[in-house]
Order: sequence, then C-alpha cells, then structure tokens
Amino acid sequence: MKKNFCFIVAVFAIHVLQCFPVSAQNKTTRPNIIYMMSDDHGYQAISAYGYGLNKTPNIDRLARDGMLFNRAFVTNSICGPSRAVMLTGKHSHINGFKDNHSTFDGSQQTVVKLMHDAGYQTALVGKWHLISDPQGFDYWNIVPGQGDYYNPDFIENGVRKRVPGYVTNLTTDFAINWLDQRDTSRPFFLIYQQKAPHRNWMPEEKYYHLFDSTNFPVPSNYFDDYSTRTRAAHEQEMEIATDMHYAYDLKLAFDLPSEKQTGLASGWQRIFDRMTPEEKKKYEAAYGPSIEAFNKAKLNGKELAVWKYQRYMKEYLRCVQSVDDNVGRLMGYLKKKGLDKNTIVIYTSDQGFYLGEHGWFDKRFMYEESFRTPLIIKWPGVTKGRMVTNKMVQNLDFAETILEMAGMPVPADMQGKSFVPLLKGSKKGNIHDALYYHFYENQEHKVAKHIGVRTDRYKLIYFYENNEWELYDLEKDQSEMHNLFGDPAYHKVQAMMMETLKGLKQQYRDPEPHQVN
Ligand code: SGN
Ligand code: CA
Repeated sequence: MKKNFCFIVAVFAIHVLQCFPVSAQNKTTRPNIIYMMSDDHGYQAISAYGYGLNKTPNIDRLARDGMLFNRAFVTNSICGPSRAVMLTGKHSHINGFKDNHSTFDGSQQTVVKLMHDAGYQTALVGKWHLISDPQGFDYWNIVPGQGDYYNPDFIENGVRKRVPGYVTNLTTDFAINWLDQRDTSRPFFLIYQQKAPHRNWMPEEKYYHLFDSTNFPVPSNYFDDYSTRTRAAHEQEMEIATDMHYAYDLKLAFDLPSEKQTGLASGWQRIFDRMTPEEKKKYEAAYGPSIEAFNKAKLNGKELAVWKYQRYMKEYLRCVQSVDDNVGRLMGYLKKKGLDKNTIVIYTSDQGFYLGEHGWFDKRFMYEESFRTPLIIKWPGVTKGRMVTNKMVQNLDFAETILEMAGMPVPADMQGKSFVPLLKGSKKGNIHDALYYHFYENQEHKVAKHIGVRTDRYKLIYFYENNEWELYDLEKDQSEMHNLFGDPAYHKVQAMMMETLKGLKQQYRDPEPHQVN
C-alpha cells in the first residue's frame, strides 16, 4: 500500500515537473551534475585513499571539497552490468544486463531519461559498452566497445569516425566542447566516462617514463596459494604471473611476425597499428631499453612474477595519471566559467580492480578489491569538505541519489536508496545493513558465478556453479585469506549470514540460483 502511494506521488511529481515551463523550473537554480566514471580504476590507485602508490592531486581535490566513501560497492563487478545498474537503479536480473554479452534494453526507465524529461540537458562522452545506442541524451559521443587508447574511433550521435589523439584527452575535449555550446539557461547532467585505465594499459607519451625508477611494494598476498579458498579462486585465469600476454599486456615486443599474430598477439598488433609511424618510433625508443634489460636478465620463478607485477603497475598507473590530469582539466573549465559553485561532481569507477592482491589483475570476484569501488562526491554548498564515511553504499543507489540531488522524486520501482543524508552530514543509522551481490559471467578469466552478502563485518559468498561457500570475518581478515565456512566458532554467524542472503535475494526478487530460496 505504502509502495503504491509512493509510486503515485512519484508519477504525479514527474508529471508536474513536465508540465512546468522549463524557465519556471530554472528559477530554483537546480544544480548541474557531472558523473565521472573511469574504467577499472581501483581505489588503491587514488592517493586520497592513502595507499601511497601514486599521486592523483585532481581527484584528491574533490575529496578535499567533498566526501570520500570508504565502503562503496557494486552489485556485479564488471563493466556493462555496472553501467546498467547505475542508469536504472535496478539489479542486473531486473534491468536485464547480466554480463558483458548482454544488450541494454534502452527503452526502459533510466536516470538520464528522468532528468531529461525534467528539463536537464543530458550528454554522454567516452565509454558506454551497453551495445544498444544510448537513449535520453541530447548529445552522445562514445567509443565503440572497449575503445582504443591511440587514435580511437568515436561514435558521435550515431556517426563513427577515427579521431587523432589520446583517448583520455579526447574524451575531455568532447565534454568541454559540448559544455561550451550547451544552452546556458538550463542545468546539465553530463556523464563523463573514461576508457582508461582498462586493459591493455597504453600510457600517453608524456608518461612513458613515469615510475621508471619506482619499485612498487609487492602485496603481502601476491603469492597467495588459495589454500582455505574454494575451487573458484584456484581455477580463475587472472594471475599476473601466468595469464598476462608478453606483448599485449607486458609490452615486451613491438611489431610481431605475421605467423605469431593470433589471439592476444593479434589484439596487440591491432592496437599497435593504430599508432602513427612517429608514435610507434617514440614508443619503441621509450620501451626498447627495458625490453633489452629484461631479455638479458633471463628471470624465472618468483623473480619473473615480481618483474611482471612491476611492469603491470607502471603501465596501469601511467594511464591513471592521464585520467587525473583530465579531471583537473574539466574542473579547471568549470572554475573558469564560474560553474564550479553550482556543479555537483561525482568520481567513481565501474568497479574496483586487483593491483596484485591475491596475485591478480582484473575484477569479477566479490572479494573486496573488485567488489569495492572508489567514490568521491563534491556537492558545493552541501558537502563540508574532507568528509569521510564508512557507511556502506552501492552503485544501485547512484540513480536515486542523483535524482534527489536534482530535487526530483525517486520512482518506487528503483531498488536502491538515495544516500543524500550522508552527504548532508547525517551520521544516524545505515543506508544499508547488508549488500547483495550477483556475478554471472564465467567466461574470460574463468571466475565462477556467485552470489553473496556483505555486512559491516562479515561476508558470505556462494559459488553456485560449484555449490561451494566461503565466509569471511573482515574485521580480523581484511585480505580474505581465511575462509571460515564450516568453522564451529562461526556457526551462529554463518546461520545469520545465510538468512540475510536469502532475505536480500527475496527482497530484490532475484530468481537465481534456485539452490538458495
Ligand atoms: C576485455 C579484457 C578482459 C576484461 C574484460 C571486461 N580482455 O575482454 O581482461 O576482463 O574486457 O572488462 S582483453 O584481452 O580484451 O583486453 S570490462 O571492464 O569491460 O568489464
Ligand atoms: Ca571495467
């Protein structure tokens, strides 16, 4: 009954907004909103999170002026699904986009369409990855699929062309160009989604030598043997030591002989061939010496695994550096145009990422590094600055939060909750006592399908393809090295977590897996 009432109120409110002339709505000076989302940007690689790996002064400035979330999570740690959840405020099984091979049903309700209908100008630049054309945007300019780092193709309102330059800078150019020509009498909602720092980590020329002399600390569980964990951790194919390609990932070769151009080697050749001859020359000059040194050293075993880790970290963090520069560029533009006072800026990633923890790159698992995602929000006049919260929120809440920030009602069929109260400084209660997770894509990197639940202290994971369970006490075991499922000392906790999992599965109306109902 209460739900129905909320729904009627929501529909009525949307109707009223639609009937109002746009100029009348603007008198209330609704905030502009920029949603910045990078691809695979782990929180460990943002200096405001304190991991000491790199420096991201521009993203850090958002935290200085806003709120940093230590416990922001996704519902399904992979690209397309995460984006679909953000747009709809609904879990994957409801919005229909369960894995990267799905196609987004663009006819459904999204936060973008709601904002657009209420008079916001809407634009999307950068990565999209939802297969179907974007809907609800006044302007869109996206990279096809994963996009390319060098001289990428962009599809601008349906027209595809190759654009010379580096993708992270170009994405910002397009954002700024659009902001420059927008209708300044109306508020805007800009979705700015960087392709970087997604695999295969091709840095911008100016950063080829950044971190050359840095030796990154090897994570304490880099040589994890997965004992105590179930089959899923043993069977994954995302280990830095064994699953990285020598050219595509590790940049240990330039042009490849044609007989070698298969699989990831052909992927590498395609990417390398997007560079101009001059760019190739600069690349070869920069990477040549390290390849020579590597060939001479003839490393093997643990030494080789550590060399790969260092190479990976350098390449990944070099790409992050350009992302941070471009956050700075966009923020500089807002300031120059006097828009910084009335523009909310959200910085996040489509999921977290392993930077060597458990020996891994990539994401997918419900373990913290990929389940968690960075989240920093600056809301001028509302966030006090240097605010930090440990309250759990999820990307399921983003659409609802954005709508509330814009002064709009939240449709009753969205499944998340607005966390505006946290941004306003409320410390009372929780947004969520427990979070629900469901990962579906057991293909590349071979991560078994799983569901799970996390509370402030515990995490329960069910790898349903294998019918195997894992339980963690995150207070005692932050790195999730000790699976406690079946441990008599945790008998009560286990039962409580099982009940919580079942409850959430029902609440969110997730029919799968049938084993848990
Ligand atoms: C590509 C990558 C994978 C990555 C997926 C999903 N392989 O397929 O390593 O897990 O994207 O990433 S690659 O050989 O093509 O680089 S996601 O962020 O789009 O979900
Ligand atoms: Ca991603």
